[in-house]
Amino acid sequence: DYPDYLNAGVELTDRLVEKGFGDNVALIGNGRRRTYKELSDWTNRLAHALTEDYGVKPGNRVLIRSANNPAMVACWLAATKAGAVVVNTMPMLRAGELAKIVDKAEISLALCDTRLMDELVACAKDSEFLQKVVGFDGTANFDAELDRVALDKPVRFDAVKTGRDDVALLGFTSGTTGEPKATMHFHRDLLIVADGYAREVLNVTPDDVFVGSPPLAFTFGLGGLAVFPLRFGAAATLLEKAAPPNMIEIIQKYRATVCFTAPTAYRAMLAAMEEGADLSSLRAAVSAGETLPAPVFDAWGKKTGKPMLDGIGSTELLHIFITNRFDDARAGSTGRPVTGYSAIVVDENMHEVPRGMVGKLAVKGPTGCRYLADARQRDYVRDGWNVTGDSFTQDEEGYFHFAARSDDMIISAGYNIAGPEVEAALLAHDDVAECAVIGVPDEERGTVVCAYVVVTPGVETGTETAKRLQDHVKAVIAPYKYPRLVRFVDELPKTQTGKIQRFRLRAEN
Ligand code: 3SK
Repeated sequence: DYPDYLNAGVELTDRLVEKGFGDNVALIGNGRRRTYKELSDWTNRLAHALTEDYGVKPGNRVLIRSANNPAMVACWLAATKAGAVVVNTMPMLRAGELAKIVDKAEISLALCDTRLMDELVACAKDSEFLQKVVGFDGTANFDAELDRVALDKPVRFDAVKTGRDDVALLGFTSGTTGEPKATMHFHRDLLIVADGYAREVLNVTPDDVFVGSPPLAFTFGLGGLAVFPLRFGAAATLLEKAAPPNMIEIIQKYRATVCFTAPTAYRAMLAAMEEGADLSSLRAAVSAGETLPAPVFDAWGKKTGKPMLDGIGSTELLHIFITNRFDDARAGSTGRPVTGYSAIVVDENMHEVPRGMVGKLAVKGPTGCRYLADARQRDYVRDGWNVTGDSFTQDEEGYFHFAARSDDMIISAGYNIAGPEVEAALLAHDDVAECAVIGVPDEERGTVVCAYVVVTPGVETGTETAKRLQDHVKAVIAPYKYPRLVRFVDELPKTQTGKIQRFRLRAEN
């Protein structure tokens, strides 16, 4: 039950001040703590600047490019207060990847951490939509254009009276083809995921301190590291580099209580605890983004006495829709739907398969799935159900169990990587005649990107060529997508009609 008019930017800042949380710490990052009152003032000044100096009108699409830091959160909230539709993007994206997003979302204004301007400026040069790239100081020393313009603005701002079902956020997902899809989320959706999952499952209180690794540019990170803490007057620690040692340091320093990350990082935390790290402040360890191996679940429970909370969500549905719970967590199971969501396992004809049989997971809920101007809506939403790319079983007791990824997405250390996109990058190199990219199991990262490459005649097939191709991929698409393994082959397995049989390559691993 939400009012007809509601602005998520206000609900996550000014409302907390109104409720008496003004002096609570809201954001910790870049060596500083900011209270809710400071965050409210900061975002109001920025919203004045966006509307008065940069012409932001309700419904305009604004792109933000930054690593996880308080300034990024402030820009996102300010643009939301101004009624803009925000697209948060990862700092590693290259100009070509940004251009696809800019074109799809018809972005007119971009706010960019000044340390990350080059690729965005390159993208703007050839863009018919992107008119202006404004720099902000990601280190929050207020030493960039946007900060200077905002500095003298009033600390009160009449936020745009957005409807609860006005679009506030576009979440981009690259899908299997590497052709990005944008999913639309309303102001109300941002509150639903907090009032649903975060309240029901995590029971967040103002005493909580959040930490984690997923980028704010992914809705998993935006929810877990911004929306959830800010909805309840809790604190969010934001790390630009969220490698496990950094998270371990921050958990100990700030006595963090809720962690959002992937199994790879939990493995590192278990090892650190063995060596004496004190992570006893953590009361909730949320794992999503890749399958949680049962041994990690078991080891965590044994070491901490608390279950790890495995869950699955999607950019389409905004956040986690099936989850384990503190009093109901089972190794090898993703749990049961969050209140308000329904999930079924179906065959190709959308008929529910018998319990225990593998089928495609289909989900329905209040937060999605709505693609922006995309014919694929018809394929991915059938009879009101969002048919995900994951194969699951449901057991007799109603618990869901992950079986396999039904498509060509590779999930490596929490990153979703579309195999075809890496193939396209490799094929753009003169040394590559043909290639196929798959995910192969890996101890540390869960899965790693592996490229099978047929080189063009005369090219040597040693480590030098492999390194050259890896560097090439890192240069043309986001570096985390590069193939950590390059295997040279004389030919690729193919059907009689010439289609590459990736499943045969997968079977070798
Ligand atoms: O499970 C995921 O990968 C996910 C994606 C987007 C938002 C939330 C989650 C957990």
